[in-house]
Amino acid sequence: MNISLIGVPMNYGCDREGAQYGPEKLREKKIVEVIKKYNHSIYDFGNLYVPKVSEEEKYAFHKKMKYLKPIVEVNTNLAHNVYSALAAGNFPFVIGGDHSLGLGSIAGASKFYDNLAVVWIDAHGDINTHETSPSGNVHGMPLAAAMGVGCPSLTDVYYKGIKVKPQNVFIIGARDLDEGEIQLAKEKNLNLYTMDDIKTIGVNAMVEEITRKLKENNVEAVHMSFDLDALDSEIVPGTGTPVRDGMTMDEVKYVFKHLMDTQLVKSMDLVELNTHLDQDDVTAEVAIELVDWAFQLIA
Ligand code: Z70
Ligand code: MN
Ligand code: MN
Ligand code: MN
Repeated sequence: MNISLIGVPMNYGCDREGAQYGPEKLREKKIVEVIKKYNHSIYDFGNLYVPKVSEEEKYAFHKKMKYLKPIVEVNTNLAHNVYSALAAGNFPFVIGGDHSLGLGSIAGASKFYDNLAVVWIDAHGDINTHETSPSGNVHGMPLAAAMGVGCPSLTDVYYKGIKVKPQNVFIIGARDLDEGEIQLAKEKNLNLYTMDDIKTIGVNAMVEEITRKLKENNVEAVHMSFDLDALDSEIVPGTGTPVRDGMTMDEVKYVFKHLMDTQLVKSMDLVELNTHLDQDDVTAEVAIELVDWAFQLIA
């Protein structure tokens, strides 16, 4: 496979120092070399440009969404980079940066594929809108925006219209959902697998159900968006919002394995590594271990 590595050194979506250094840390930890081990050819496109906006301008663009303008700009640029990579026959691998970049990735992939599905592996739902968000942080909103829910400034990123149908949205590992997110998930009948669900039905039954639905829905491609905070807080201190009772490494690897086995995964994000919060690079190393695992599975 030809891999296009795209760095997005952005922290406007989480409003926390440290998330913007994820791409550099992952390169320092040899992400390119790790992927190359499996005979992929990989081109590192470097980092996308992230405009500088001062703290005072946080709410200058929208009173309920922090740093909206630079986030929209970066996501629009990212969407086009993802689209171009896919059009060239490459696998876009987007490294963050905070999870607001998920919107740009989905926008790009959905322009290329007619019937895209999104597998969102995360402690959070990231399906808030400016109206339901308790924080105003846009990294809690990208998946709602991708479904066409929320403010037009987000839902219309790259092109107007719905990027992914709710029936093609799969959320895995959630355990910190806000009231409005729970409501939206019900309303849209999302395929939501909380940690409680995973404990009840088991990770294998969950994966079987997901792969069955991907087939039933005639999905053409899957965008896999992996937020490191899906993992248990004990494993990932270096992320902005660690949440306890999360996924184990084995559970994440199992999910990756069976998703990759479908041959439908055509693009991927790795987000929310926070180098300032990390302890002795343990979270960066966990990220690299999962990259190693994932790219060994990609044909
Ligand atoms: C909360 C919000 C979030 C990541 C935190 C948190 C969202 N639901 N996402 N950390 N990665 O502010 O919307
Ligand atoms: Mn997230
Ligand atoms: Mn999260
Ligand atoms: Mn919360």
